[in-house]
Amino acid sequence: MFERHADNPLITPNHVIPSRPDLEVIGAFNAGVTVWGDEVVMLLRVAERPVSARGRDILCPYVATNGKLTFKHISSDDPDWDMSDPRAVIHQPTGLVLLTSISHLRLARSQDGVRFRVDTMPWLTPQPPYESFGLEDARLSHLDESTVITCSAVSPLGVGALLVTTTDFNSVQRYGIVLPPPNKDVALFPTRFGDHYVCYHRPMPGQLGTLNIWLATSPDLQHWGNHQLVLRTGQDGWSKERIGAGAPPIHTEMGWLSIYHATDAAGHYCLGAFLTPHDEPGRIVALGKSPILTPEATYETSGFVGNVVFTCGAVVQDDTLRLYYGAADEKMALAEAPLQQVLDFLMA
Ligand code: MAN
Repeated sequence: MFERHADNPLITPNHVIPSRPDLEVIGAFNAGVTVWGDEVVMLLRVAERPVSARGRDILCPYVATNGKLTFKHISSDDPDWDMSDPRAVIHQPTGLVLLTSISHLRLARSQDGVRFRVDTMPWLTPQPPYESFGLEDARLSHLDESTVITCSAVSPLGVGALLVTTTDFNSVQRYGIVLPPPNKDVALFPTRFGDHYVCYHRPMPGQLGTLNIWLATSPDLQHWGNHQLVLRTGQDGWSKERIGAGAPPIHTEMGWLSIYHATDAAGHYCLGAFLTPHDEPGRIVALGKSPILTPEATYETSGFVGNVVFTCGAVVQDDTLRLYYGAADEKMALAEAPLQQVLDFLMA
């Protein structure tokens, strides 16, 4: 159904200038995407690490309480640290987790939705204490006169959902953490239902429970309640382990189209889709039995974390669904399908 764009990957770390000379960009991925005026606008997740971490040892970046970027040096032969995951290291005796890179949000713009100009400076940088390990995976929704952005705020306290707004993509208004850790994958509907806003979100239970998509409502975007389950991890292998909302829901003739990510037992990420009625965002009326996109291209199967396709934004232009997605936690790619085909697939 989906055709990968011939120019994929559209954006790679090489396209992005580091925010400081002592850092290197190792990922430009999982971007929130929207149409703004006559341009397609992206808020990229730009992951950076110290250039000096190219050696054997690991330098874990974090924003200290004084607001300064700081690095914790971990010797590669220290047996106390588990270094098997490229994303994070774990101190076995204490359970302390540190990330191997730190992400900020960076703006990129395009006239044709394919060739993007990436800003030279960050658009939103992490602040302590709730974002000291970085800002990740932005999702953009137009609401009233503003563009509302939700993203993951990562810190030693866990992953929570930060909400910010902008009216012009120049200035940013911060509203703080709207869903506390552990919660992420907040995708906001670009409309009100009666006098409430609605989002999907993904609580992360620890010892008990599974990783499912929930819904919440809010009168003001800041206070969220009325929590309810929308979709459980599937019995199907491809969505067995975890699911989470992807792109903010898209208004179509047949209802709201949602594209979400799902992982199998091996931790491979693919994308699924479902439909909800225009007035009932919590009731799924059509659920794709198989994924709409799985990691197949080399730039999806290999990279910083191989076998990952992960979306935070899709747009409809000229009846085509343009699905932007992070590939292998490293680059941005685009896959396109006629919107009608996607709807037919779900209704079948
Ligand atoms: C988590 C998040 C995503 C990332 C995937 C795959 O879900 O950190 O940002 O893309 O893992 O590593």
